[in-house]
Amino acid sequence: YQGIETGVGNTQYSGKVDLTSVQSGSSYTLTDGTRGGHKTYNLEHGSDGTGKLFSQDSDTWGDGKASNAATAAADAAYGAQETWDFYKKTFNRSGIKNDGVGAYSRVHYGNAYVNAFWDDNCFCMTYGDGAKDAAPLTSLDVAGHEMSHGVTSNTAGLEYSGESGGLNEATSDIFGTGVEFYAGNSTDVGDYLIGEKLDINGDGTPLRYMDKPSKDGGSADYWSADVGNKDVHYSSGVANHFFYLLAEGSGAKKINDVSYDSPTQDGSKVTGIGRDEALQIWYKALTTYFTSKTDYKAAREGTLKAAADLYGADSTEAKTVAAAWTAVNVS
Ligand code: ASN
Ligand code: ZN
Ligand code: CA
Repeated sequence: YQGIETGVGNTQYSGKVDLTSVQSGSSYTLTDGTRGGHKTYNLEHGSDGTGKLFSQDSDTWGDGKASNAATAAADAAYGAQETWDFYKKTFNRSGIKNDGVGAYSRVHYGNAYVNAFWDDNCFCMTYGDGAKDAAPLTSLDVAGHEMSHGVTSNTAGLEYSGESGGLNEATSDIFGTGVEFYAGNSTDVGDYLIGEKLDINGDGTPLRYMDKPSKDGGSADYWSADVGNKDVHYSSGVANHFFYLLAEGSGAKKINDVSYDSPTQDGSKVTGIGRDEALQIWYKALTTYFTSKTDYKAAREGTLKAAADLYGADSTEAKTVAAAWTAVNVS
């Protein structure tokens, strides 16, 4: 017998999930035959090559604990699956290059490596095992963030420095968050925090906050002339804040039990248009109007054009795009 099977993943961060594998005789490989053939490999603490394709004689992957090598694989495969489905269902995009071809993922990179990264050259995702090899960087928002770097490379190509670098990073936070809300997993509901499951700071705080980016101690809430000199993970704050205001509006709000309080530069009040439309506007701007050199001023213009294309130049959506940029000091 040979065919595509629906198996089970016991993940570390998203509970028990369905995963697709390929069965051949009595053996299964962690290959997603329904989503461009995405495969998940074990680097076994190495740092180059492809590693070993996860393969076993049952289609239950991992046991929810980092000590089982297949657990990180289950999270990574789930992240790739949900990211694929998010782009397909939300934007009708078939994979990172929109050509129906799946990427591949590698887990257990290096030793206690506290990062994850997308690589355009191998067209692959890589995850470290995190602190003490026990907190792999495979949470859903991080998976969606990293693979969205591939989408940005294959569309606008935003240069990874200066203001365009901040926009590149924000695009990954925006769509990584989109993936998390899309999956709507019972143990992994959506939020506007990045990396909240990983505890990289060691004190329970997330890596980034989209409602008020400065809560991380480094990110910019508002545009300033020198914002492009900051690290791209900090200059991204302006666009993350813009997106939060556009989708959810200013002031205090609770979503899925998490409290947010989003300020504006001039004390103005912004009423959000909702996540779905905000995502459509960002994606259209990224894929139609943004280029490698887009800065914050050009991002305002690009998203205004995108909103006009989608909803009309005089629409509430277009007016809210303008108001949300003004609220983060981009005018
Ligand atoms: N995790 C980092 C990021 O996506 C790694 C990198 O490629 N800069 O921002
Ligand atoms: Zn990134
Ligand atoms: Ca999150």
